[in-house]
Order: sequence, then structure tokens, then C-alpha cells
Amino acid sequence: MRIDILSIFPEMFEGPFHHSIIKRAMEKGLVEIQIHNIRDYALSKHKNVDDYPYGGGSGMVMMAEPIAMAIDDLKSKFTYDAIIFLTPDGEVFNQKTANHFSSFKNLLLLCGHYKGIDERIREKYITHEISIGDYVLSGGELAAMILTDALIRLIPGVLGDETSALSDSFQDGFLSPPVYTRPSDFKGMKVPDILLSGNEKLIAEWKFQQAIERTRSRRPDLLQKDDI
Ligand code: 6GU
Repeated sequence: MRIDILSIFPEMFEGPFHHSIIKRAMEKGLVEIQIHNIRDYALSKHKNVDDYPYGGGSGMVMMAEPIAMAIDDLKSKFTYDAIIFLTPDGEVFNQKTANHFSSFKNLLLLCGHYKGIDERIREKYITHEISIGDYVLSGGELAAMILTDALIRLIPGVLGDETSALSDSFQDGFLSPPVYTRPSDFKGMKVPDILLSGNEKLIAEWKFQQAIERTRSRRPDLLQKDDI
């Protein structure tokens, strides 16, 4: 998979993509991530990427030209399966969307800022508009990182068997059961006997029951929905 990200704060991506699973996936050649600075495509001498909104109102709007130049440049080199705009008024991201996007080969992510981007960019280029939840972030960068992380861990070969994505919370529609490691007695709090029993069938049943109970008590909405 190749992921290109357009942002006016490319430095923000330096931390999260250089550790742990994403770093390993890049080293293994399973994913290539390139961050591009929208400002590099600005037309004016001062490299402006935002301007006042027509019709007035608060906040600035990201200008169409620099974004269009950046997208056109990338589209001349790569064919994208999706051009995704990260925006609080987009469709709310979930595991189903993550599974869907993880099968794509080339993705282009556009991070918004200020009061939004010129609507004509959305009309002309954007294929998907995604929000990561019902709250407002300062920009789309953190959302792009979250989306990227959620997709990369689903690419075959990224996770070892021991951390299979198939056992994730949400992947089967249930939250994950509780987990324990040594010691078996922590300040008088014991690991459930069944996990020490060695009986694989009973352990599997226990985990399944725990997953259902956790989902019922914490996220009953997941049991109703059919969108995983
Ligand atoms: Cl994608 N962007 C911003 N700015 N805020 C958000 C969001 C995205 N998703 C939830 N809140």
C-alpha cells in the first residue's frame, strides 16, 4: 500500500510513523508513506495557503489552487483508489471503513485546517470525506494518523500471528475479553482459574462469554448494529 498525505504541518507526522508497527511495516516494504507540504505548491511569493471566506464569517479558508496543484502533481504520478478528506463533517470512521480502505493500493489523504477548504476542491477531487468522531480537532493531521494506523495494521504481514488483527476489539463486532500475564497473584488479585487450566476449549468459551458480557455492559449499541 502507498499512502500520500497532504498537509500544511508535515512535521507533525514525524513521531507516530517512526515507531512500532508502522515503522516495521515501512521497513518490511509493506507500506510506503509520503508526506507532502501543501505550502510547497503555493503560488504567491509569501506562500499563502489560506484566505478570507467569501461572504464573510470567522476563520480562514484553505485556498483551492495550492491543494489542486498538489493533487494534480500526485495524480500525474500515481493512480489513487481513494482521495480522502479528513473533516469533522465527514462520515464517521469505524472498523468497517478501515477494513474497506485497507484493501486499496494507493491512497491520498488531505488534511484540512482553519474553517475548512474551498468547497470546489471537495467537489472536484475528493472521493471520501472522513471524520474520526463527534468532536473538533485543530486539524486533520491527527485524524490522518489515526486512519493510517488503523489501515496499516490490517495489511497482511504487518502483524505477526501473536498479535493478529482478527482478535482485535470490533473486528468480530465484540469488544475484547480481559487479558492477564504473570504474576498469577498480584497483591491478592488472582488470574481467573480457567486461564490457568490448560483446557483450550473451556478457555475459548470463557473468552467468548467475557467478550459478549463486556460488549453488552459497555457498548450495547455494537450488538444492535450490523455494520462491522
Ligand atoms: Cl477528520 N478533522 C478535524 N479537524 N476534527 C475532527 C476530525 C477531523 N474528526 C473528528 N474531529
